[in-house]
Amino acid sequence: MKTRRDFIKISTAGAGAAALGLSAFNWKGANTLLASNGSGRVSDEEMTPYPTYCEVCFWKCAGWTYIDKSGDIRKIIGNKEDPHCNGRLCPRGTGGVGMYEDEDRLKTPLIRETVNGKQVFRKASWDEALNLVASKMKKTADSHGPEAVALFNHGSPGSHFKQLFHAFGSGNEGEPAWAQCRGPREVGFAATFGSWVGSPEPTDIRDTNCLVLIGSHIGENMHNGQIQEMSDAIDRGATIITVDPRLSTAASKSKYWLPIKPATDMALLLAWIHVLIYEDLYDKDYVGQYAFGFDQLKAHVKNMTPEWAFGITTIKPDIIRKTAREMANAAPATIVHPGRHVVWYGDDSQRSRAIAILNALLGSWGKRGGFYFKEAVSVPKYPHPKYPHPKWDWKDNLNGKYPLSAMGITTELLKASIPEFEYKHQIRSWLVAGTNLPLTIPNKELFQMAADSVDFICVVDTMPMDITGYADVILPECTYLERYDFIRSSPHREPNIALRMPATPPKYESKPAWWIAKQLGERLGLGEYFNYKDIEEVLDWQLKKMDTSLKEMQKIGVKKYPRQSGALYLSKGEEYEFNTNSGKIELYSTEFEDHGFDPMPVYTEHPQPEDGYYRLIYGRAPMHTFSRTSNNHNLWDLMDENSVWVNPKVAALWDIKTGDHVWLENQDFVVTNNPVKVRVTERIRWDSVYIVHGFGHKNRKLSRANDRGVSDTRLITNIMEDPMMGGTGMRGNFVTFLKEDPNAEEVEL
Ligand SMILES: Nc1nc2c(c(=O)[nH]1)N[C@H]1C(S)=C(S)[C@@H](COP(=O)(O)OP(=O)(O)OC[C@H]3O[C@@H](n4cnc5c(=O)[nH]c(N)nc54)[C@H](O)[C@@H]3O)O[C@H]1N2
Ligand SMILES: Nc1nc2c(c(=O)[nH]1)N[C@H]1C(S)=C(S)[C@@H](COP(=O)(O)OP(=O)(O)OC[C@H]3O[C@@H](n4cnc5c(=O)[nH]c(N)nc54)[C@H](O)[C@@H]3O)O[C@H]1N2
Ligand code: SF4
Ligand SMILES: [Mo]
Repeated sequence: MKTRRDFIKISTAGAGAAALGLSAFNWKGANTLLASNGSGRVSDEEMTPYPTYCEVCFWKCAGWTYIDKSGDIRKIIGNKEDPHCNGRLCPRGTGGVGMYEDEDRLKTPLIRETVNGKQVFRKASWDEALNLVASKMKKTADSHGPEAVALFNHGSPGSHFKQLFHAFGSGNEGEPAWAQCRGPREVGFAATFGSWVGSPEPTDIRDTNCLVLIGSHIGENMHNGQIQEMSDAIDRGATIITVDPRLSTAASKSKYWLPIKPATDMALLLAWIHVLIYEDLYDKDYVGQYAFGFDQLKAHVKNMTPEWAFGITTIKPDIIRKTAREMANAAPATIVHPGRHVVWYGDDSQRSRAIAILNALLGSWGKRGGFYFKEAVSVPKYPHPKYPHPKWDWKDNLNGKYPLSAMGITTELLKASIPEFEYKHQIRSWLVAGTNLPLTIPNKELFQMAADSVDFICVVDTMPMDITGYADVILPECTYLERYDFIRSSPHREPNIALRMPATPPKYESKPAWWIAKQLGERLGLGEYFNYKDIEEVLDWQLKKMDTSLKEMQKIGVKKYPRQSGALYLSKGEEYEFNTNSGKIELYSTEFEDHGFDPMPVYTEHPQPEDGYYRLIYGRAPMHTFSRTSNNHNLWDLMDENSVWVNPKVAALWDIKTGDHVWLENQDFVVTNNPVKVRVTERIRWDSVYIVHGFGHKNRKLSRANDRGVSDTRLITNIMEDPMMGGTGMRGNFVTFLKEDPNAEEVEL
């Protein structure tokens, strides 16, 4: 193994915080005025609003950043024209200004160097840092081809570096949004309806009469538009059915909470399919006209009765029947929500298929109150020479594995970085932009080995994070409030675009990703692919081809376009061809069959915890996004650490109380770095414990978040891989409690 990169820690002083209130469903997007610097109210007339779209999470709500006369950001509010937010930001979006203000931000480029045998980061000029990154990329390309440089990315910065990588000649790109998030549901829905679900999800919650949530924890998962529509649906009296081993916020608002035994959802879904078919509750016209494989499905689920599922899921047969009837009564205005983070147990594409099949039987795809047909505007491509064709990419390393993977698999890129894995093609260098890999990708050991193996790592981030500790060069990006990015064009009921522009110049020496990518491109001799002065020139060129201009968008922020693709919903009896092999909704998947997978979902038994162990499940807190917000003073003030939820029966058995601290140890003897606070609650089943993801940072430069709470990722060492698309199923890990500090040295008396 090559030089081991020491994780570099630098210490700083602490800082204060400001307050902000919230409650998931009662929150009405108050657009709380968050004074950043100084105090006292300033009227809107005394400020200038600049359009933006939020980068605190991937819902990308469009809003306005208000700047006062002295150039300070006074508030961020939602753009009323924006269908993602309808003028109301979530607490994280409102508190986003904390990202800009964070005094721990990366301030200058940094280069790793060894001083007196100790590795440290030293400040560098942009010129020196960019020259170094370009020369390292070139060196790798000269010896091994440009393909040997991989890009890990997430969020807005990714699009600028993808442009660079395409020009450079590498197609090795991966983001956690696929194999750690929503890949399986896109595979499951594409096999069924011939369409990805995509983001934002085209769930017509606005008009639904029955919303079924399988683990999806809307309310803690704060996807703005969905929460607003769900909150209205609750007020309208729509039926909410939530399947979750934990009484989530959504479950607490539900008519039915089904506290399922974890890892058994497939049995419940199959039993629901059974009831819909054998009680004749399915939409016969819809299925008759649009579906393929009904008879096979009917035969397949014949014995999958609610009584069968009860033995597996612990959900009583009459509840399974009642809830199936509720769904059928409301159909087609019923949504069995596809969820979003669905990499759970390895058979996730198949579970997503079962969800898609249920929606098909209910006739909800393409129906009001079910799923609408989304539409996005296409943004014209700024002219550039043809991109070179890479000689190989991540797919060539798979050897026939994961045939349905449509995006780069992060863990495969990591494995390809480790010579011992003997992949056909090896990755030698990384550029990482906007993803905190050590807290994001399960199996820390794999990440560590990969980071140890590569020749060079460049990280582009806004904050000193766990990932920056592994960098050879760190490039500080400015925050979303200080920069332009590409136009947001996302699918919705009405096609629309949004502009992000700087409301204030970048603080410190930070720079936008578009500029960093262009600078690297020019240094790599790829200037012809970046043939413009700045991004404003690109945006204006594109916008002028879209019936508007940069000038107009700076004033309006969001622009809507008329639909071109037809109606939102299918009309009665309308002929429609689905983008599947058969042109129909495939209840029986010919695509899965062609690849040697089960054409219809089957129940697979997953391991359950042994005595004294509990399944580790995790999720979101409304006031944080993953690990990116834990140091944001506005949000840290609302929640500064996570706790472990423990059922009272279990707490009694272990003699632990709310407020006690314990260490968690998993089945592979991996222990949390820190002790975690216990929260004893009836809201979790006795066979599981729950923690919020995103805490347990290890970077002393984070004056608030460092060492606060614990990382779920550290405990996720058993990965249940999805053989179809490479998803890393993360919920097959079991933990036990340690009441004494396992790291304490024994003292001899
Ligand atoms: N254990 C566990 N792992 C998970 C999950 C889980 O629930 N549990 N969830 C999974 C899911 S659903 C997802 S989508 C992924 C998310 O994975 P990530 O996107 O990696 O999540 P974050 O922790 O938010 O890391 C974002 C990184 O980008 C940086 N950043 C923020 N804004 C900017 C910016 O404007 N520019 C640049 N250059 N950098 C920026 C942040 O400082 C941080 O280092 O994680 C997955 N992994
Ligand atoms: N506030 C906030 N909101 C966010 C994010 C964020 O970081 N912060 N991240 C966004 C992103 S990228 C994503 S992908 C989404 C993820 O949001 P979801 O798709 O809603 O997330 P999941 O992680 O699938 O769901 C977590 C829930 O699953 C339950 N669960 C655990 N095991 C099982 C099981 O075996 N069966 C069932 N039925 N339920 C189970 C947990 O108790 C928990 O309530 O959230 C998005 N919204
Ligand atoms: S849901 Fe909240 S954090 Fe996410 S983009 Fe919208 S305002 Fe920002
Ligand atoms: Mo995600």
